[in-house]
Amino acid sequence: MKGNFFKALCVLAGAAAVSSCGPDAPAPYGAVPSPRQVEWQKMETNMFCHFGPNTFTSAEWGTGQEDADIFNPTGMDCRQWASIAKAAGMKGIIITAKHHDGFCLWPNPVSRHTVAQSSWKDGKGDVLKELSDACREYGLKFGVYISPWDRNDPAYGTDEYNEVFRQTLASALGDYGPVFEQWFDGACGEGPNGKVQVYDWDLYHRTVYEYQPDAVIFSDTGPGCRWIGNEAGYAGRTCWSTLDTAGFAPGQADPSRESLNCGDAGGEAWIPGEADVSIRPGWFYKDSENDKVKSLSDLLGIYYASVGRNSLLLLNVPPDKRGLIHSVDSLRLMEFRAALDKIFAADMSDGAEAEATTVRGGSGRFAASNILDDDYDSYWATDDGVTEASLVVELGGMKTFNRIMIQEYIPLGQRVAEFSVDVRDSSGNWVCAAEATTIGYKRILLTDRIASDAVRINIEKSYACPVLNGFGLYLDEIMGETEAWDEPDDSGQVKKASEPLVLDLGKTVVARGFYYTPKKHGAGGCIVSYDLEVSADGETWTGIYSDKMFENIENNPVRQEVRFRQPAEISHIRLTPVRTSAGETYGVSGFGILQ
Ligand code: FUL
Repeated sequence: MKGNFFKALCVLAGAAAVSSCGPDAPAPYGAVPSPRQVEWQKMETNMFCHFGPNTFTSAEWGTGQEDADIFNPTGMDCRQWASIAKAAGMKGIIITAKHHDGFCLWPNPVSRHTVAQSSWKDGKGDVLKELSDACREYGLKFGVYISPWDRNDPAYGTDEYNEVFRQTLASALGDYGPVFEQWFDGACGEGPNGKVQVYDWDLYHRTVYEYQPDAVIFSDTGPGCRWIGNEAGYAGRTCWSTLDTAGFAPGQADPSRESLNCGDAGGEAWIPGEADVSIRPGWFYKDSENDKVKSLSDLLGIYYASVGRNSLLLLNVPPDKRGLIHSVDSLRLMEFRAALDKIFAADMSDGAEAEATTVRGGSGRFAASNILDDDYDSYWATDDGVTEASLVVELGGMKTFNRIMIQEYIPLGQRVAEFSVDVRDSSGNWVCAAEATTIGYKRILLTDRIASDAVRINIEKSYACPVLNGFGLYLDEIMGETEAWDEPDDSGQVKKASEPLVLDLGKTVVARGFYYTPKKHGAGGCIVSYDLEVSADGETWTGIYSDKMFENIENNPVRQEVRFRQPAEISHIRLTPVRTSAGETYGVSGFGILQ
């Protein structure tokens, strides 16, 4: 309130008198977000829906040769998706309007592989229409994923495709009302002899803005927001919203995974991170994954490692073959929401008072107490050139908490590069509770359970005077104290790429398929394509697959299950890497048969 009061006074006094109201606001530092990027960041959590032919074939990457009739949801209800998203506290839904198989979930006039060619609703169905209507009804924003890589379009790999893709964008973006985010996937799994498409990104971007001037464009290099460098839902502990993009383009030459995960300090463009992750191991619905939906504690861990590390969380909840969100997923989402509501309902800093070692111009407009109010645009700042400062929050009594939330006022850029948080112990001494690097839009620090009556934030390194606008203290009694995301997992082994995996089952069994699990987060690399052979005696081998690919394993290195066309009686199985993501090695934490 105080901030507003001062602003109102200044406005009333008129421009000539502004200087008498105290010092000017700090000048923006470095790259800053556009207003639409600030609004986008405030959404915090959105829902992703992977839906299409893969839902019916259990594939992750369709070939593009699927019959359009495969797409046949028996009871699709986008209002159900929207009501679940809304109840889960999501602010928007992004749908895979066209995945790599090229199938369009709307009657795209420039494609022959769409809902209009299927017998679903006699070729009159339109998922984008139903979902955009449902989003409007439930007060959610609507976004589209449209894959540039297309395994169906005959023009893919020629110049002509750029025009086809332009018209595809125009059709998807022009006909369904406002689109808040356009998701461009950078994946391209064409093999060594595959088609090479030179994407005309300038044309694509111009087209998006022509139809949706307010859309935030996602890709490996933005320009609106960036992939966070993994599909496990975690941003770096250091996470800058700025990125250097010169020389990079999505699907061709991406910034390193580390740059994507952590951003670049002082990077030339404001391209904040978006952490995408599926609630299931795969992106598309599979019956076989109904018992593998992430646990509540997994989801909370993801929340802290994404929203709590200056990123947006885009959580995939894939509709099933009926075209409905399965109850296993919706129940988990409701538990997730209830847990977040419980954790963040009580802010232990309510009613607290704040004081800083230094305040910009000594002015109330930039007072420390501004970090405690609910006004997003009021903040504490120091004088220009003052880049080390402390701020004490007196809690007015003993409070118990294990989550410390701090926000930087990002409309003026991201500045803080090192800070720590102390708490006062019962003898009145300050004890360090946490140390970290970046803050950004929102940082949530996880600590042990702390009982204290005061908290001190120490800004130790900042590229310009610090500008903080939010603070909170919470108690999470659900997830506990650990933040396991970056911890290495020693299970499994790293093998030489030339070494096959061989399993002697010790007896003859009927195998219906096999599985391969890389090491956690793909450590040591993973097998990308392989030959698979089986044997009934360990001597004579029969090839089942040759140079076959684990779809999307490089981005999402989780357990892969492959089902044989027909069951085989075997006693041995051999998986020989043809290509591995790391070249010389690959990791393995599981290999076996499916019965
Ligand atoms: C990846 C794709 O290849 C996956 O299939 C999925 O859509 C994921 C969100 O992005 O790059």
